[in-house]
Amino acid sequence: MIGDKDWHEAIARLRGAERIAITTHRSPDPDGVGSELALAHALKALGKSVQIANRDGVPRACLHLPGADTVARDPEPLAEAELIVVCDASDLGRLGWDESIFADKTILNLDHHATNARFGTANLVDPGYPATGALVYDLLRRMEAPIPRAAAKALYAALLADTNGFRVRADARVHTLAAELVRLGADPEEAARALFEKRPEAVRLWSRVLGAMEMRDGGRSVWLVARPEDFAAAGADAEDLEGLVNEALAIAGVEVAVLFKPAEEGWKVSLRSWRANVGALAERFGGGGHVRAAGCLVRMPLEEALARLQAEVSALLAR
Ligand SMILES: [Mn+2]
Repeated sequence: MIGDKDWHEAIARLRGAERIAITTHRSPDPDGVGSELALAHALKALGKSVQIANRDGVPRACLHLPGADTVARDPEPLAEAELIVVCDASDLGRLGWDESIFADKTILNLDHHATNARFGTANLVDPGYPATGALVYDLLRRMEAPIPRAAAKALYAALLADTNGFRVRADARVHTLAAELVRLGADPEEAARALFEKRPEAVRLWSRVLGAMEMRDGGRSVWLVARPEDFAAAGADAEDLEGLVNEALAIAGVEVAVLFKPAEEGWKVSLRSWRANVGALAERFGGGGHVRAAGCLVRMPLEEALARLQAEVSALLAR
């Protein structure tokens, strides 16, 4: 829960700044980018100068959102801002910028990760929110800022993505917020299409990776490995893998889905579960995230990494 003092502090920081920059984590997702765009549209409507800068730009799933074409990939807007708003990132290292940029800066930290390091000058952090976008909506309401149609579309995209298409954490509050965003101009069909449609290259990659899936733990865990040669054969890139681990969790009987993809050093592992705490498991491997959606980077050969993770997941499912 966020206390009144924290809300007031955050609102005072936003009201008091004229030049505001907004950023999110590397490999940005619709929750991060939707939160940024919604804030930018609302704050601009209040007369602020606002610029978004993301180390990795904007993912394909967000290119249709109004303002996506204005997102910078260089750190200048951050260096020049009076206030930097960080969306959906548990620590400054996740942003991918040289951290010296943040020295002496006023930072507003908006996030819903339980592992958030509270690195901001002001922090609005509550893992009770299903998406950072839902937190941004409450913030804008509390500061009586306008929520233009462009902001509603951005927040709807954030909510749709972080609830995996209203499949997880989709309680009455989530559906009430979704309805409100539709009233404000969000288009559910457009949003669903943008989030779930895939390039042909992605479908070719998915078919290769799913074709080689391994079921373990009596069908309760599924293991996927996207090897460099899979990307090459499909003509696909890293972003084409977005959503695959969620689909793997939709296999009947599966409780935990795990996806390995190549990283600069070792393998990046994405974990999803219906119930089991894969966040705690990811933390033991130096990663983090949420209870049912988490990730980590393992610096070891694939076979060794698979064996260690598989032992952990088996122990988790045996409980
Ligand atoms: Mn999020």
